Amino acid sequence: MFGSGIALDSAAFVPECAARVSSQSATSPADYTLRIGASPVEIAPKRILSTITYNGQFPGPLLRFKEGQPVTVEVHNDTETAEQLHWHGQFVSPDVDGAAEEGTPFIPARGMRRIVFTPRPSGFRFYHTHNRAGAHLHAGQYSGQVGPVYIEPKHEPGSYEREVFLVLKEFESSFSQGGDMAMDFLSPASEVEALKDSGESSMKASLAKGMPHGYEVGYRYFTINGRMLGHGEPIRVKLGERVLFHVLNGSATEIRSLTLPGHTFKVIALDGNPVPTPAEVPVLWLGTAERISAIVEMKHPGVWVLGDLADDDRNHGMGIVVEYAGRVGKPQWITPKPFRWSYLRFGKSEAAAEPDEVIDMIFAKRNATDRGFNEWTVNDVAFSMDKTPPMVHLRQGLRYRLRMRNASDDIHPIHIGRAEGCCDGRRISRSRSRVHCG
Ligand SMILES: [Cu+2]
Repeated sequence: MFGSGIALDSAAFVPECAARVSSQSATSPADYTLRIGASPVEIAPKRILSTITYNGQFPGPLLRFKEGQPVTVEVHNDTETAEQLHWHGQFVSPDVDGAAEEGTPFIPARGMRRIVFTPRPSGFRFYHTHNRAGAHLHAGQYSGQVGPVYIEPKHEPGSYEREVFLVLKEFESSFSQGGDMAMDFLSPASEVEALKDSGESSMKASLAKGMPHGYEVGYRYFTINGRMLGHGEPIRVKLGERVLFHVLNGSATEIRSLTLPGHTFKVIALDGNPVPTPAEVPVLWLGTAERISAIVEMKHPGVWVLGDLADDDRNHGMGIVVEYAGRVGKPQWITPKPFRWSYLRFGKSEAAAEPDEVIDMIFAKRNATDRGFNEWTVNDVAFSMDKTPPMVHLRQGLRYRLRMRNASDDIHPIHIGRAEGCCDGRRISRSRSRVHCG
């Protein structure tokens, strides 16, 4: 018996599952085994990185679960650091969810944890380390600890011929002071002047006091499914085929875009959850940890680069070749026309029901205040796990609207951990943003 290492999802105790769970002894083979350990990753011929991976590969193996069917997963930690493996986007109990702040036991260094849980909800999820990297650029999410999860629904919609999973990830990070990320793609384009003024005046005041710009993280190599553009197997397609792409932005810090010249993406799910209004777009944008499931109808034969809009990132690897049957030649790239990304496109057309309460949140940045690192605040408080008291008190069954305003000069994804809602990794711009949970 693996003693206290066993944790059962509460859902595993419902009567129809009980027999199955109790017959699972710790000596019977697990349904899945994951090994966390240092391994080489060949991102291009003779360009080999060393990082921490799952099962010696990047990305980690695709885990296909069935919604509502309990699974046993053994996680071995072959490193010298205690680890947390987090099941991003699933509703599982805190014992197995993989977040130390919720009380999940660590997978000890050179140790193992065997967990049982019932995968749900269906859709495209992922697993990754939940160790905080802080200033360690080889630790936590800067490593190769990212793998896709697909939870098969009880009834698969099935308007496509084939699925392709893509994991976007940068490697070899370093600090710089300054550097900007693309931000002009978000809709609405209008900024709220008062927010812009407050952000800019605090930045100016900081620089006037002689502070440098806070550290930003940059990367040397960019990969899709662990290969730099041109160095992996192409995605081979046929004319008329409908391919369902499941795209995961596995970055620690970056926002990514993706386009395929001559084609459009019909977005059917965001973060694994079906959207109320599937819609076709020429470009995808994904915040950190965000996922998009989109169908591409292959109707423009050729050899194409499916890649990031940022020339620099694409030229350093962020892309993958799409090759039609019978076509040869150099992969072609065409920069698309400017396009504004808006989540509203995929929403319901009628107005959301009025909330019982509105919670206002202002996001801001304190430049370089933490030993050269920026501090981020919500309503003027920089979060600390040990010190910050709960700031929002919720009552069960009430309906809340979070009204988020961003006064900083970066766009922010936000993730509501373990909420029964849809607010998993939406970006907010420096403008009035509404996030609709429901
Ligand atoms: Cu996560």
